[in-house]
Amino acid sequence: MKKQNSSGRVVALIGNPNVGKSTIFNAITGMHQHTGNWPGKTVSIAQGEFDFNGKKYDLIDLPGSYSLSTLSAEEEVARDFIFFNKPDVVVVVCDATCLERNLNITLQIIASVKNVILCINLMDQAKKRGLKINCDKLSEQLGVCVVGISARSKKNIHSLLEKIELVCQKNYNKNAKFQYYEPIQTKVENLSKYIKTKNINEKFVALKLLSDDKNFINNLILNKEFENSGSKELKLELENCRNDLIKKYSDENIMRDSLLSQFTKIAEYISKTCILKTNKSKKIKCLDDFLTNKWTGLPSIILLLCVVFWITIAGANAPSEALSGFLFKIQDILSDFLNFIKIPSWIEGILIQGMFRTLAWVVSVMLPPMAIFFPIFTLLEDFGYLPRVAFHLDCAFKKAGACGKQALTTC
Ligand SMILES: Nc1nc2c(ncn2[C@@H]2O[C@H](COP(=O)(O)OP(=O)(O)OP(=O)(O)O)[C@@H](O)[C@H]2O)c(=O)[nH]1
Ligand SMILES: [Mg+2]
Repeated sequence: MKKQNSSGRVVALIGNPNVGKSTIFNAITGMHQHTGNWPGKTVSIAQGEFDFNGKKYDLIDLPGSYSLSTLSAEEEVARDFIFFNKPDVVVVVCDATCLERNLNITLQIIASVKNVILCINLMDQAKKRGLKINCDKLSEQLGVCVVGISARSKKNIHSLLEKIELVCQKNYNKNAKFQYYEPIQTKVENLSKYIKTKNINEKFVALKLLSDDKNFINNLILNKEFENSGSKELKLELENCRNDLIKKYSDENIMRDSLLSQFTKIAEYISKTCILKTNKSKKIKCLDDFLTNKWTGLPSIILLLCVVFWITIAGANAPSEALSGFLFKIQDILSDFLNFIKIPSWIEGILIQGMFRTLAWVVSVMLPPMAIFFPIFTLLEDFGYLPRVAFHLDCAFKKAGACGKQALTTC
């Protein structure tokens, strides 16, 4: 999609998979993008429109991405859109319950393009887990607008729209506030002076050059974003900076690790200062550790499954009997009625002994266990137990060519 075809300002939603991008898209545009509780649902660009305070905007829902470098086809679509289609506002969506993990791609986007808003979704879930996120402090540290929302209940969507309007008006974010760790920051600053780009931050490109991220750099060159990639001065300065860093770190591999872990370290620091973990969240963490532990996790899954099956089977007996008694009484009444109006016996056989009787058996045998089993599983999913089961069983399921998420179907 080219920006010229659009009717208003272009706002792109990007972030890790399954953080609620499409839910936000639907809440704002009133459209019905596919949403669900597993990653990778949106696989191509979806576009919608909305009006806010009399102005028109185009909203773009991008596929979920974990990275800006080594990419799947969908991730490439998302990255290329924010880098080369130059949306007016980039809204990075994060999951409030695992903000630190989500901050990695967030920091990379903030470091590479302008006009970013950080939208922290699933604030309702974070509250339930006893996590308190200080959005003002986050905004101060990152240098971008931050807004906490709950897209499913549309809470704070209005604030998000206000921030979008603000960023559109004032080019709110000039540069990211955070810096890389020394000695990398100094080298990045030196090298960036030799870099000419159209849209992407020179310091970010400098970091990628130092990390020797060929995939990333080649993509910039291919899209004519990196204007002086062949410059001799640049190559010389890059060589010097790399040699200096190797000397400082005393080993090339250590230097590379340090370059690659910049965003992880910054994310760690920011989460420590901006996320308050209450006692409740600490208790949930203990339970989490117990359920995902190598030794306690699997036995607890087996035990819980046995309990669920026992409740299902034992609990279904009485309603099954009552239901079959009721349906077979109806069968007798229907049969008597058909005999009374002198329907040929072969028609009565097909309708009552064949169709109705089979249906009655199926309903009385299947309905009660399903009515018990699925609500219990829904509850377990709501408590977040099923994702932990999926995590545990993933390895074993992969050996059979499936994945851990198929545990529910298998049950
Ligand atoms: N509790 C809660 N759930 C939410 C909220 N926002 C989204 N969800 C749920 O999170 C799940 C993922 O939402 P999606 O909108 O499909 O996520 P996505 O980021 O588009 O995912 P991909 O397209 O796979 O990258 C869905 O089950 C949503 O109902 C929220 O504010 N609170
Ligand atoms: Mg989606």
